[in-house]
Amino acid sequence: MKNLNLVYSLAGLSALATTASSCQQNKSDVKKSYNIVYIMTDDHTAQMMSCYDTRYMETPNLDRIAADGVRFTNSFVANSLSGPSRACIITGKHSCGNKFYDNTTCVFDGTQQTFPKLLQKAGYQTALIGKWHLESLPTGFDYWEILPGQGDYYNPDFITQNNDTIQKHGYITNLITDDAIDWMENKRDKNKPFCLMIHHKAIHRNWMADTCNLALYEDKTFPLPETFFDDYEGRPAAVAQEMSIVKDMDMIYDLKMLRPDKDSRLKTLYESFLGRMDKEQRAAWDRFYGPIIEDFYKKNPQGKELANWKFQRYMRDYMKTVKSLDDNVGRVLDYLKEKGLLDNTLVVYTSDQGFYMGEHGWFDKRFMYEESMHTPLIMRLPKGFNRRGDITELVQNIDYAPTFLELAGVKVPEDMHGVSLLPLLKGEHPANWRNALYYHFYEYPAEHMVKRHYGIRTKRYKLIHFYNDIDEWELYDLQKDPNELHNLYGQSDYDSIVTDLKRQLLELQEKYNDPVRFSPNRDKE
Ligand code: SGN
Ligand code: CA
Repeated sequence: MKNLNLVYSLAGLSALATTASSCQQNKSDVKKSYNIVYIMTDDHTAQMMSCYDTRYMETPNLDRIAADGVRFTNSFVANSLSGPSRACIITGKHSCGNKFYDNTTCVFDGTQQTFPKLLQKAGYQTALIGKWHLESLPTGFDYWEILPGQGDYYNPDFITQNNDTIQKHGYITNLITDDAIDWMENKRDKNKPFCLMIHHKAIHRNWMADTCNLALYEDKTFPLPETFFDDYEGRPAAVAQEMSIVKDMDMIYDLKMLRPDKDSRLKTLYESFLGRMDKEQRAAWDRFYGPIIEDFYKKNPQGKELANWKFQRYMRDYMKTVKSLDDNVGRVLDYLKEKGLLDNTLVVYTSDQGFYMGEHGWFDKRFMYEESMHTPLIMRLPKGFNRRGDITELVQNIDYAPTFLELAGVKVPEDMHGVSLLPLLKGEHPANWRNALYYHFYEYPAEHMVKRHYGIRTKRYKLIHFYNDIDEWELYDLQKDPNELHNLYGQSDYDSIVTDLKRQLLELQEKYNDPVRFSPNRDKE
């Protein structure tokens, strides 16, 4: 609700800025250039894409992108949360550079440099459709239509460029795709290159599937992840979180077990989501969930049986939501193919971060631990870029802006923190490619109670410092302990590794000019 109000109250003010920044410069000097179709989902994690992980579900259309192009196996975010990720992506800077630190207190300063603005200046048409989540209205786009805040799955509202709020009938993932295809087909100037950002609401909590997909995956059961009953020994920040499937997942809101005589913390919110449905949608919903609700309360599972029941329902709902997404990515690929645009277009698919599918017993993200810091990144390359298969270099979401700019022939501004991925897409293996990534998460105290932390990740090690109301370091050897269960910090065998990682961490904090830095001297005391 907070998001909604803020977007509305800023709407009038920002409309002026939007008009001003939409004025295109240097329109005439555009050569034949590459288009960019940048599809991003919310909370879609690589475990739930068959091109990354075959354990759970099939995503044939996403797999088409990877099979025809490249798959980044070491792709990470800089701050594992929606708004901050989006700000990192459009500015090419870490949160300390773009000043959008968290979802709850920040409003994006839309006057700052972003890659869509720079593309516009170079004569590109830019469009953004779907989730935006940066609180101020978009700048740097010739066309946009965004969701207020997180948006809704059913019959959602959109804020249009005229600063109207309109409601559309249907399921969110289909509607965003309809609008994107409509823009490419009917609204853009076909003589100009374009950059289209299709930013989905799905797969965000509370994972509400389209009615046509409700019956899917019900015959599947999945083994609990091996770390599901993690006891968090040696990791006090992990103990303090509130994102456990067992403890924190809401029976009604997350798991849809609505019954008039039952109550839960988020029941009212769930009812408000159901209240958006029309009669037919609601009837299909109740037809599907009715028998499951009846069976659940009759059997009244407890303990480990209940934990397993919750996990299975979570997985199935999430997968159904992914199914719509995968189908709609297929629609975009088919459109581009049919119109002969594929040869000249870079198609990017990614998410705003990763997500826990029961690893450590969790849902949500935020932590610098692997499932959350890692984000899927696959690309279908335009003609002339011959790289195929896996790219294993360490890359981060601050790199997308420089990549798009270099592809468009625009000079990458020196103050961007990210680096262009174009050499990798051309098949080069630059000897001086980065060997460490910086991460910083700020949203605390807040929902899910993940404490503030920063850290460094190399290909082999991860060093994390949790700070603010805690002062704890963690070190993981990702080669020996990929599940990050054994905090090695403080073990004398690793002293020299810690010293070296701390030196590199401080170098990165200085390079990115992060005002929150650890003090090496104090730490030696
Ligand atoms: C909402 C969700 C949280 C989620 C945040 C941030 N709660 O607040 O579970 O972590 O969004 O997600 S809910 O009760 O509203 O569903 S983000 O991807 O937008 O950063
Ligand atoms: Ca997200």
